[in-house]
Amino acid sequence: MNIRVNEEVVKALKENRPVVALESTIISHGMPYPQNVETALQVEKIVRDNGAVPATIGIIDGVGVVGMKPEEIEEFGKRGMSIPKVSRRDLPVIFAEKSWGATTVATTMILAAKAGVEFFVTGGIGGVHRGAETTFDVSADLEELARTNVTVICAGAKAILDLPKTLEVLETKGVPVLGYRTKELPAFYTRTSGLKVDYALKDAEDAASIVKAKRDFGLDGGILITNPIPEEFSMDPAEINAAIDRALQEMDEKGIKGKECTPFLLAKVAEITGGDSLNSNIRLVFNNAALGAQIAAAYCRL
Ligand code: PSU
Ligand code: MN
Repeated sequence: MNIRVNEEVVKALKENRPVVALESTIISHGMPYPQNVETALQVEKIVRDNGAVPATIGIIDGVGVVGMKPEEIEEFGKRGMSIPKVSRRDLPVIFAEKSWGATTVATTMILAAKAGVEFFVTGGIGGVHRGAETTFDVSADLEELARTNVTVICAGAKAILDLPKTLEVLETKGVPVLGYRTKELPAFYTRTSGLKVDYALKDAEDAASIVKAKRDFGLDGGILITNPIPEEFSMDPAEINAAIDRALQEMDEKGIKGKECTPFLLAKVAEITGGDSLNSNIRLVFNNAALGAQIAAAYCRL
């Protein structure tokens, strides 16, 4: 198989110690250099400080790497957008061509599951795009959550998406959407969205027991744990919504479609809001890293 799992990860899994997967599209396409590398390395440190082993995932020369070295993370950050963003449908070409690939939520889940890693921390997931009723643009992340046995810890989904439709699709596909100490779906930069999650988690143990119940019953598929951005880093909804509206309008005018939509919208919103949104983005990933490691650790104790 085209997969290389680093020794520390293999050892931890064998000894039933917690491991947390991390994605590489957030590094290459989600943030500018050098903040992307600094953030990725700091996230790994936070995972360790909270008792788990980090496994940053990406594709190098056609090999799915589970647990990249710091030099490899540096390379993903430096090369940035020149590394293609790889979703499920892109994997065969990337493997056969022996190329590099930045893994999205969907492909990070696939590689994590193959390696036996059950928990994965990121910033935000892809979802149903606004206007999907005509474009059919629904992220492959949702399909992956339906079928692959990995629990994803994130800060919800960005309001660049149609959040009510995203929740409807997750419901149809049987994906539990849980809120960490909240009944409301967080919207990435903001703690609220006006939408309800299925269940409000009390603590990491509560989350671990729900994951275990799904696995014990043999129900395939992922679980989505949404963790609101800490209050002190959350953004003004009016500011962020205005930026999103402008970004969406520009995307339409430029005729941007398909897999380019999400990276374009992320970069545009960051440009319009300046350093504000980048700082919030970094802080919410740190917050998710701590929680994800705690949940993975609680799961190993069950
Ligand atoms: N949303 C974010 N930051 C990101 C992404 C989404 O707030 O970096 C990335 C993730 O890798 C996600 C991907 O899996 O974009 C979704 O892309 P698409 O919508 O093309 O499926
Ligand atoms: Mn899409």
